[in-house]
Amino acid sequence: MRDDVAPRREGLPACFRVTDEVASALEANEAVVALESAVLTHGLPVPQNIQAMAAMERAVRDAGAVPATCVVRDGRLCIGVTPEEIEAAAQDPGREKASVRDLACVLVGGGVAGLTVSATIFGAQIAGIRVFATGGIGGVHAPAALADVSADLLQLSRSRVITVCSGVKSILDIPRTLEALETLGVPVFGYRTDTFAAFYLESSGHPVPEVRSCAEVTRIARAHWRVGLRSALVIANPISQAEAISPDDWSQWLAEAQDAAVKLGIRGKALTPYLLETLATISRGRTVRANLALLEGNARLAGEIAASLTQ
Ligand code: PSU
Ligand code: MN
Repeated sequence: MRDDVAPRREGLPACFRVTDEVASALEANEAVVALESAVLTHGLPVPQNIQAMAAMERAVRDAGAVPATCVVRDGRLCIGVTPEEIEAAAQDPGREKASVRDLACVLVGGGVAGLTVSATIFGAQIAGIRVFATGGIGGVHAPAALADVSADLLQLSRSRVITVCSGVKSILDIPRTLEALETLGVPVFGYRTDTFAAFYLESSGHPVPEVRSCAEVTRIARAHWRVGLRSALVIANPISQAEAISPDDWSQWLAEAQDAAVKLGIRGKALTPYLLETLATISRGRTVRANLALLEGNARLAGEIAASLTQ
């Protein structure tokens, strides 16, 4: 690899487990894309979650790259897992969701954990993987009073990994999240668009600089890291027009789901899963279908960027 950080296998901490396929690809300077697994364990219902991971891995391969889905199991941070391990993680009754701060706990616990963006890009950087795909990154939650800011943001400022996403999770405050990324010095680009993607919606309307090709992403990322900066770069890739949800439908569905949550007194950790589940019901599956489409699209683009990075 021509970047300043060479892929590593030897000298990796003992708690890392890298599959032979991923390790050989990295050693041979072939394209590799890291994938998160919190979307598998906590983001989508069974069986759509398993289908989503399979579709993402396939899209990465179709683009000429090797997928490296990252999961914690048996006390190891696994970089690359088998389809059987994906199914097992999706259905494990004791599965946890781990960000960077939870990593040590779940490693010691010995069980299964789906990794968020923060934990995945941390592991990817150590393993020497330079490209990562997800649906939406974590960020700043809408009600300011919650003061809920995802660990993803700080970790993006610490991991040299190109992060392909369709913006931030659907229920977050987009302008506040973009301000936080600016404060942290994390560059954000729109892929073939000059506005920031808005998960299920095509655009948030917030302006971002546009990149036109994978080669351009690669040039900018190399310059960013060669000059000595140590952060991720966020590439916001909008959902395809065909699968995008109209802003009117979305605001109506979200208001309905939020009303229901308030009436039932649902708060804290239970709020996001409740909202997503209710939105899926109200929209008769449209939100889940859109989620699968954007995950697959991001995996494909990440694969193409990873292939371009090997040139
Ligand atoms: N986007 C989604 N669903 C998800 C996530 C993102 O549409 O489940 C996951 C990602 O793994 C992301 C994490 O890193 O949620 C952020 O969680 P938190 O806000 O608790 O940091
Ligand atoms: Mn949070």
